[in-house]
Amino acid sequence: MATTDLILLHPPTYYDFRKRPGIYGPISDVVPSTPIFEMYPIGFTSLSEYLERHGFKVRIINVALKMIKDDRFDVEKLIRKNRPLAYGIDLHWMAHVHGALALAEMIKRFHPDIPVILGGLSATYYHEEILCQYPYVDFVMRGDSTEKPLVQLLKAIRQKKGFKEIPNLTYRDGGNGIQVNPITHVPQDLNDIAIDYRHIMKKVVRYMDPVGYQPFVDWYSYPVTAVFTCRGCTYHCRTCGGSSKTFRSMANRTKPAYRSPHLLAQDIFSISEHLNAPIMIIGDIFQPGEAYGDTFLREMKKKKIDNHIAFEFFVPPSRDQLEKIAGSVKYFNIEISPESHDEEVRKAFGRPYTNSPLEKMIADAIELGCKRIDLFFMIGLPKQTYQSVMETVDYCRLLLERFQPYDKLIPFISPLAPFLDPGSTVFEEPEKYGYRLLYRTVEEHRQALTTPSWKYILNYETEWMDRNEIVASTYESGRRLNRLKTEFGLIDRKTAESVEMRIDRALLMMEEIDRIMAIPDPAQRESLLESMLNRPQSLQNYSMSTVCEKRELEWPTRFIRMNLFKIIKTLIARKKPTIRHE
Ligand code: B12
Ligand code: SF4
Repeated sequence: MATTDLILLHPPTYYDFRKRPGIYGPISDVVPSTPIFEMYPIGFTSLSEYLERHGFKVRIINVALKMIKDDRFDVEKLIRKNRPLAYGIDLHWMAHVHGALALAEMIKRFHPDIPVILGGLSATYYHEEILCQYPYVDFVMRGDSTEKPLVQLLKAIRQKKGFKEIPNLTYRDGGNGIQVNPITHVPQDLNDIAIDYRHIMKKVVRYMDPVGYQPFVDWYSYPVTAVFTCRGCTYHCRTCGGSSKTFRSMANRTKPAYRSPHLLAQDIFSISEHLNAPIMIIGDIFQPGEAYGDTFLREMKKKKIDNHIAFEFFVPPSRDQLEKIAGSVKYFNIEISPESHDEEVRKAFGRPYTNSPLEKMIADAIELGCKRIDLFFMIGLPKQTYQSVMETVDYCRLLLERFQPYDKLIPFISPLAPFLDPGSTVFEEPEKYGYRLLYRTVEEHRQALTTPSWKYILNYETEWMDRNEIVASTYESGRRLNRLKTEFGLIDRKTAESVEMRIDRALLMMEEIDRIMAIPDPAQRESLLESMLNRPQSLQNYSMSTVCEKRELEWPTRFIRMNLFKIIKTLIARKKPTIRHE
């Protein structure tokens, strides 16, 4: 087997979750991952493709997923036996801070001479603090686009050269302290990178490691994929660590980088040839302007495909826009996040629309044959009270009543958790927005992840809800929404009962934890927690699908989900990915 230059590791959130799982709660109920957040950043795919194109051998290993799937999977053994030129670890989502640092420490323990590189949005935000405090991290590669600088870094490591000229890099410079090179690599488009699933298929075969490349636990039975319109955003939602303002200050990005609409359509066609599952378009196709959306939809019209396509909208699209979608895509679905029914709360969060265009969009989309509309509401927002959260569920009832008999309007509600995004406007100025930040530093967040339940992990409270109320309103609204969905036939009774039962069990566990946490003697506290959290199936029972069933998120899929004939053909062929050549 070829020697590997770079091994990219995706960590679990809390490294020791197999030894002592906490009650992570419904923090991941509305994403495909478990609360261990085993999904690796999509950027691993573009990094791997780009580096391989530039002569480096790259392997992705989803450590989190391997740990979830196999209780006896030996992470230390994996690290000990692999000696690449460098290791890369993502600290994209702050939730991975404990796991990412644990892996970094382990690498250095076994291989003091192998460089450890961290990257991703959270690593970017905390670059100096990470290098100052954790000696086992050698480099932080900053910014939202690290493909090119990473090639430069690997070349410098291989040739034992200096790092002064490498853009976006923070590094430890011998006796000279921490060096911070400016973020000057900020590409203005996404046309010379590729999120190419064919590339991943080939690497799965090269390393004979389907689990190492698997994005989340159930992916092989539900192989949903995503294509990207952009990096960055034009909006400025106050709690978002990916807003226009945050990207400007953190990643030196003044406007989003878009993928050409032609290439975006090609990305979809390429997936469609291999997989019969839904494809999600990340980023609103009308964000870059009407012309972008129109060009993309014209491209899509050229080739009718049977995959369900999910469109994400930041503001409700007009009837005209929906008509264009309906005329170009056979099966279209919609995802939109109004966050709250309360227009004041939504405005304070930063979403610039009222309920009237939202409801008009729903009516139009149903009329135009939209297969499914997912509405996402959130808990922990500025100006949002416990009562307001309950009223969001009441609003969902009004919508479900109004749009009957359409039974594919699916509301979801979940907490802003586990962390308020570092670098978001609210994180930077919590008091101004009515927030109280409980943890600010890397170490505080790392320690928070060792606490026994998501209530103690949460890094914020608001003027309108403390952590107790955030937790209570989450479970209560989840329960009410679950009942509503049953009443309107959106879920079957069996699913509803199991969700209800999990909510009850989780609430009991949370109460028990609170009682234990109030015990003054640390040794007694620790031993009680230990025996309580180590119950069999703890992760499954108390932290998975707690306020809704994971399967509720699934868009329709054809029975045969993979085109194996085409996949084998791709594995043999030498086809180039869809990129603009430099
Ligand atoms: C798409 C998206 C998702 C997708 C994930 C797709 C994927 N697999 O990447 C879904 C919907 C599943 C998702 C889930 C979550 N998300 Co999200 N997501 C986004 C969104 C909208 C776009 C991300 C993006 O543009 N990525 C593109 C670029 C920036 O990243 P990338 O290509 O993957 O990676 C590049 C760089 O980051 C860097 N890099 C990354 N890792 C590494 C590692 C190394 C070694 C190096 C060198 C470089 C490097 O190089 C890559 C290539 O250039 C952002 C908001 C935004 N506008 O950015 C939020 C955002 C990233 N998500 C966020 C959060 C909080 C979450 C969740 C934790 C929410 C939750 N509680 O469920 C989960 C985590 C899921 C998991 N890991 O299992 C926060 C993160 C804040 C923070 N700093 O922690 C953001 C900023 C905003 C938000 N609140 O939604 N998310
Ligand atoms: S939450 Fe708002 S700011 Fe963040 S990516 Fe979505 S639309 Fe952009």
